[in-house]
Amino acid sequence: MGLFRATIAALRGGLSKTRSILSAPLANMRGRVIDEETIDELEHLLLSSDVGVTTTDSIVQDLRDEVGSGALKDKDILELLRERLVRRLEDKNRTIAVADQAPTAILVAGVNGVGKTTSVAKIGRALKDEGRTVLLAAADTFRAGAVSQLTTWADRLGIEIVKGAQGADPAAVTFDAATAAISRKADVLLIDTAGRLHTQEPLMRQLEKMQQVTANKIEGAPHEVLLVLDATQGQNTLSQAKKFAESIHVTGIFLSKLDGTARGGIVFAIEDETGIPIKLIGVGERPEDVEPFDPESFVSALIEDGA
Ligand SMILES: Nc1nc2c(ncn2[C@@H]2O[C@H](COP(=O)(O)OP(=O)(O)O)[C@@H](O)[C@H]2O)c(=O)[nH]1
Ligand SMILES: [Mg+2]
Repeated sequence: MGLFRATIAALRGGLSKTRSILSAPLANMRGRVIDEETIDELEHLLLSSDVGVTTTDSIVQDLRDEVGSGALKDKDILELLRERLVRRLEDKNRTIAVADQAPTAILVAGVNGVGKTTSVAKIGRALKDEGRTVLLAAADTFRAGAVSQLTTWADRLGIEIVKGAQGADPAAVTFDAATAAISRKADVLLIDTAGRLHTQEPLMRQLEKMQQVTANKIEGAPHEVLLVLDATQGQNTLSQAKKFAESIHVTGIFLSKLDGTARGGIVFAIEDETGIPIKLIGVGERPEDVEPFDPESFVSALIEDGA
């Protein structure tokens, strides 16, 4: 699915907080000879922006080797860093899977308040913009107001919705929605779920059941299981991702609220630690504040010349 295009302007805006902690130290390093001291500074900077030990070590180790061999003479530190960061993020399938035969079912999961419902609205809007018919399933029957929150989005965006009463079995709502997606010939079914802690066994089993119901009803479904992680939660996102992945087959990460944190470097730690590809990123509260995660654009927006 060629799910929407990366718009560098929005990405720049969304990453301004992270860029602001990187830009002054990087500008300061620029033009200097890349030596041990510069590399030490870079190491500190990467670690302090949550890039994580794995990516940081890999990058600075390589640089230290290259300094020794003289290979970094006349190199620009910003260009070098951009190139190495992009390299760390390559080799992953970041496309949103689309079924050969409609409907494509996308299940959205995560802990409370991370932005699941907002992200469902964002994806729904983007797909509708591409001319696809979308059906939303309001399967968060747990939290009061959750169904009406998604209904408000559905009305605003002109997208159909299947809902359950508060307290209804989310698997039953999922079943109804999958049935409706087939009979109404929707292209994509987007399933919003209740927030759950990865430590809550019964709720994790409920999620497995929703996955199973979708699979029973629609061939090959769910085609995507997107885990929403809140970038402002920093290192906590790592344990969430690992635990969810133990229960359900997470196919991609929707990293929300990148605009709200200076620690955008967490994307590297997430991919290093979980191996799950980040597919989409949220850079604001409006439905249009979503971007496909594209390593080149991301790193370019993070590290700018003249910053
Ligand atoms: N700044 C910012 N806020 C977001 C983003 N995504 C969601 N939110 C906000 O996070 C809060 C919780 O979102 P919600 O979708 O209800 O989370 P849920 O409980 O996981 O469904 C709301 O106030 C959203 O507007 C984002 O990408 N950036
Ligand atoms: Mg919600």
